[in-house]
Amino acid sequence: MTTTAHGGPGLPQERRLVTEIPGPKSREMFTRKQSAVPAGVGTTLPVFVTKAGGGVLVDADGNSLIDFGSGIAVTNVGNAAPKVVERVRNQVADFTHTCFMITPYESYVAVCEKLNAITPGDHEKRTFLVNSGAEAVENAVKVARLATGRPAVVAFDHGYHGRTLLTMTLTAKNMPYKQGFGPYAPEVYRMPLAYPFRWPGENVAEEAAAQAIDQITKQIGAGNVAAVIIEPIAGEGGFIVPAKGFLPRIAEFCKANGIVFIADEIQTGFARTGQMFACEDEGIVPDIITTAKGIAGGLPLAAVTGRAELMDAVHAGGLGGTYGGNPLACEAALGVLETIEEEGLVERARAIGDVMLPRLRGLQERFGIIGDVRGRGAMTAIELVVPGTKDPNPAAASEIAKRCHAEGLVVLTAGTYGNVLRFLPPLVIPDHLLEEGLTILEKAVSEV
Ligand code: PLZ
Repeated sequence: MTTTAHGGPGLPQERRLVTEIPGPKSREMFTRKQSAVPAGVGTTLPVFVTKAGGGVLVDADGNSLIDFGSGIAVTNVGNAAPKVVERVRNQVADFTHTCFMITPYESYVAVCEKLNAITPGDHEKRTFLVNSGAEAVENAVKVARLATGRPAVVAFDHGYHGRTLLTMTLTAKNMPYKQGFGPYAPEVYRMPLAYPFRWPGENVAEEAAAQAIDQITKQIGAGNVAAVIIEPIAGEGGFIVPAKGFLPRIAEFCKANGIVFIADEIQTGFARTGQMFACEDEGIVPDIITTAKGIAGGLPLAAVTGRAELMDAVHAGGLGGTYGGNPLACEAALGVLETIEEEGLVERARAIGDVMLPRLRGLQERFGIIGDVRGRGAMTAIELVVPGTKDPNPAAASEIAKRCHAEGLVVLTAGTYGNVLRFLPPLVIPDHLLEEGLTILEKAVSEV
């Protein structure tokens, strides 16, 4: 790997603190941010990034931080990954936009072909491209409603699907996503999720699925439901891995009742969980799958992939958007898919989980503040509680995050109760940074 003045994997793969965090230059820019950007756009860690790559983010003051966030599960292949840079650089010099609906280009089609091939199920599929996860979810619901002629959409407790009107409505958590932004979109219903750590009964999957199915049947009527949408691992909701058996039972119910099963793999997709898509874990074949984030290494791109007969039900001109499948983003996606394959990143995600989960479980044994350790592959989390209880402990989560940040480790919080710390390192992070990050986390947990 050649070292350049730019970011990418050639950056020194080291944690390096040369100022306090955030340093003076970042603090100055943060003051400008506060006057120029509304407070509604939050900041997890106010260091201003100048370069990134491999497992590090470099800031304006010259600090090099260990990245356990990947920009929320986006830079799975690492920032400025060489294949992505090369393709985008060539594309930007050739043409930047035509609008695929006006005069098309090959890379859009190539991305759709690839997604049709790699998403679960060997049935015939179609894919179209949009700009963000929320836009993908909106469009998946549009397709499902048109194809079924039904109005209702079912989402789950702890679900997150976006910030637009419909996707905010599908999102479970009120604060900060919904509070004051109503009225919400109609015909959205919410069902219980098989959340192993917090489900009151013993047979989590069976009980939660039975309740969900019973409520759908009684309250909505299965024949009125266009789609059920679910994240195979709830992301923003706190990395909740539904109890085994829950997803297959819901998928089976959908199939029996002509309901479109939409898997929202926006956070779980593209090797993150140690499989290309998290649905593969229980052999789920969704009717429609929404993807974004990890798809294009940070360029704005999202996709809706579904059964050909559903997708082709939509009339000509019914789907689209000015920028959807922008040529730069499509080239980036092709670079991402090549990188995942060539660098064995599916296996690498599994190996990251094999390092992280045992160390996190070891921490749980030592500290009563950790109520639960969970996740798959490079998507892991700890849930913080008041020791000896299951009471959520959001104060501990934010205090640990603060201490990690001060030591140059980027971690993110999550969870319906704000009491989850989640870990999403780039899949190309070197082992020594992974271990060093875990050591910083251990120290922070021990001090809170
Ligand atoms: N579906 C499963 O995780 C985005 C949200 C960050 P967009 N999650 C990060 C924030 O606070 O806004 C997400 C997701 C799942 C949909 C989305 C929405 O994707 O690209 O942010 O619109």
